[in-house]
Amino acid sequence: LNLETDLRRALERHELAVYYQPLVNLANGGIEGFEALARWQHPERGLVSPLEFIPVAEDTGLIVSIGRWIMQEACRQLSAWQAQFPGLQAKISVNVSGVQFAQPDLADTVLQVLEDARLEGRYLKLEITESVLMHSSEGANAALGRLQKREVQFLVDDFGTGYSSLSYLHSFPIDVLKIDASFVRRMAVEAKHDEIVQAIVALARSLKMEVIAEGVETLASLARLRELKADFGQGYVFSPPVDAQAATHLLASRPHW
Ligand code: G
Ligand code: G
Ligand code: MN
Ligand code: NA
Repeated sequence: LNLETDLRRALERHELAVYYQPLVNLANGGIEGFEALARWQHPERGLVSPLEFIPVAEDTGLIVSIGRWIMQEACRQLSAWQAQFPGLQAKISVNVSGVQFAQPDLADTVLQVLEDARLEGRYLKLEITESVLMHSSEGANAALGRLQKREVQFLVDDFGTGYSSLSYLHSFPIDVLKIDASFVRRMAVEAKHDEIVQAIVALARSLKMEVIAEGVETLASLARLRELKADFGQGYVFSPPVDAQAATHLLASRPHW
């Protein structure tokens, strides 16, 4: 019963997979992109949640190789979709953990992944949580600057759940705020949460950033987010995270939500 030992072997044993959850453009209902989400099919335990294994991967430093593999896999997949669906403008979002963010070769790694996948930087978004951004160094800021020159975009994940400091918003080249699911899920039942979502949309507007609502589970919250003119939505009302094959079918069927 040792996750760490098993996780060390998971990559070489091909037990890790990337799932894809669509991000939907709320103005036209089309697929704006996908978030890449790691899945681990453990030979005895079955599916292990990233909530369980990502912290182990961070504590052991395994997240560096695992995170790089996930980014590679996701970028290669989007590149394959671009070949299969000419003119495809969908982007891929990849989560970057605190340990990865603190690696001095972060920018080199990302640029190498893009080159290997033959993917332009403008198709890649990196999701970084608020707390990681707030505790980051000058070095990380320089890395983001290098990536920004290649049009890689940066997204604040779980926005609204960190501390109340917003100073990182002007220290980093942030393009998108992703409103945490906890606000979105409760906006229909608690006026306060609706107001928080409104305020975040307004903040994004005035900072010239885009805004994504995650955890969109009901048609009522979808309708409300459209009213508030949030740019993008993500959640079970559209689709859960699905494997690459199912995501390919989604793209082929050109859904319109
Ligand atoms: O997909 P799911 O909702 O089960 O993910 C649970 C948590 O694990 C989320 O907070 C998500 O950000 C995180 N997570 C999923 N995949 C990755 C990944 O590839 N890298 C990192 N750092 N976190 C991930
Ligand atoms: O990276 P982040 O912490 O944002 O991870 C997103 C997580 O949210 C993933 O684990 C994904 O499976 C999960 N998720 C996606 N859509 C929904 C939803 O509509 N409701 C809930 N509760 N979770 C969702
Ligand atoms: Mn995320
Ligand atoms: Na999130």
